[in-house]
Amino acid sequence: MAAAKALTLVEVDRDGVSPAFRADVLKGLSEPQKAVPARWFYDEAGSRLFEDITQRPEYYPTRAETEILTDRCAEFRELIGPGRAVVEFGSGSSVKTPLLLGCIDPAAYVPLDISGDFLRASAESLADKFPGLPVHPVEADFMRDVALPEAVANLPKLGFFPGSTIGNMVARTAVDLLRTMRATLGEGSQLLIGMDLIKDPGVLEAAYDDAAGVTAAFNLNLARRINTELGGTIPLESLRHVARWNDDFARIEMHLEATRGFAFEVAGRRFEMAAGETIHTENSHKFSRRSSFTLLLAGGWTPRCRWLDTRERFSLILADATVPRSAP
Ligand code: AVI
Repeated sequence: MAAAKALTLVEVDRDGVSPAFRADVLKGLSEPQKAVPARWFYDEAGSRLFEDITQRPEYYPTRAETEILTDRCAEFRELIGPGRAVVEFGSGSSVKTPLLLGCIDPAAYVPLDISGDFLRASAESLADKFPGLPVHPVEADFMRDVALPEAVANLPKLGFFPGSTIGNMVARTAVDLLRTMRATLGEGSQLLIGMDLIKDPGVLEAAYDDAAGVTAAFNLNLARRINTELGGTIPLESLRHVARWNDDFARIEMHLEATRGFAFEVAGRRFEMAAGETIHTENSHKFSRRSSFTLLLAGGWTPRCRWLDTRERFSLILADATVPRSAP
C-alpha cells in the first residue's frame, strides 16, 4: 500500500529553519574533526553553484558520463530493452536523462527527489520532451525505502543513478543505499549507475578546486548558509577552500580551513577554530573496476556491463538485482 510508507522530507520549523540542519551542524561542529554533511550544500544558491561546477573545464565527470550515454545508446537499448519504468534517484539532469530515455523506449519515468520544486521543474521539462511517456514524480528521500506509484507496480524497473553521487557516501551508507534501491525497485530490476574512477591526484584536485573559484564558492556557501539560517557568526573571510586527495580511502575531501584562530557562535552555542583547523564538508570517493564491483555486490547488485569514456576517466555500470545464494 503506497500510503503506508512514510516519506521523509526536509521539514522546517516556524523560523523557516530545518531542525535537521541545525542538529547536523551543532553535532558536526562538536566533533574533534569538525564536519558538516555534504547534503546541506544544496540550498538554492548551492544548487546553482553546482550546476556551474559541471560546466568548469576542470570538472570532467559530467562531460565524460554524457559522452558514454551518447556513444553507447545502441548497447543500452540491447541490454536494457524497451518497456521498463525508469526510476531516477534524484530529480534528473536536463541532458543525461533525455539521452537515456531516448535510447531505451521506456514505459514510464519516475523521478524521486527530496526537493519538490526541482522535481516538478525537471518532470515538466521531461514531459515536454517525451510526449506520451507517463511521468510520475515522487517527492521522497530516496535514502529510505520508497513506495513507487501503483501505475508502475507491474512494470520491470531500471534504476538510474548518474553523476557518481554514490561516491559522496562512505562505504557503509553507500551499501545501505544500494540495498534500499534494490528493495524499492524489486525483483528483476536493473541499475545503471555512474561511478567516477581513481586517477592522477593532480587531475582530481583540480576538478575540485577549479581556477575560476566556483567550487570554492560552493564550499564556502555552506558556511554562509550556517550564518544566515542558524544565526552563525563564522568569519567567512577567515576560511579557505581546500580539496585534497586521501589515498587511503581513495577519495577527494573538501574542507574549509581556518586561516587564523577565531571563536564563533551557531544557534547560541560557542565554538573555536585554531589556525589550520578544518571543517570537513565532503567526500567524493573514486573507484577502480574491482572496488566498484565489490560495492555493488555488497549492495545486492551483480555488475553486468561496464562502459568508460574515451579518456577512461569515468564509468557507467549496468547491474542486475542479485538473487541471494547461500553457496558459491
Ligand atoms: C554531486 N557530486 C557527485 C559531486 C562530486 O563530484 O562529488 C559534488 C561536487 N563537489 C564538488 N564538486 C562537485
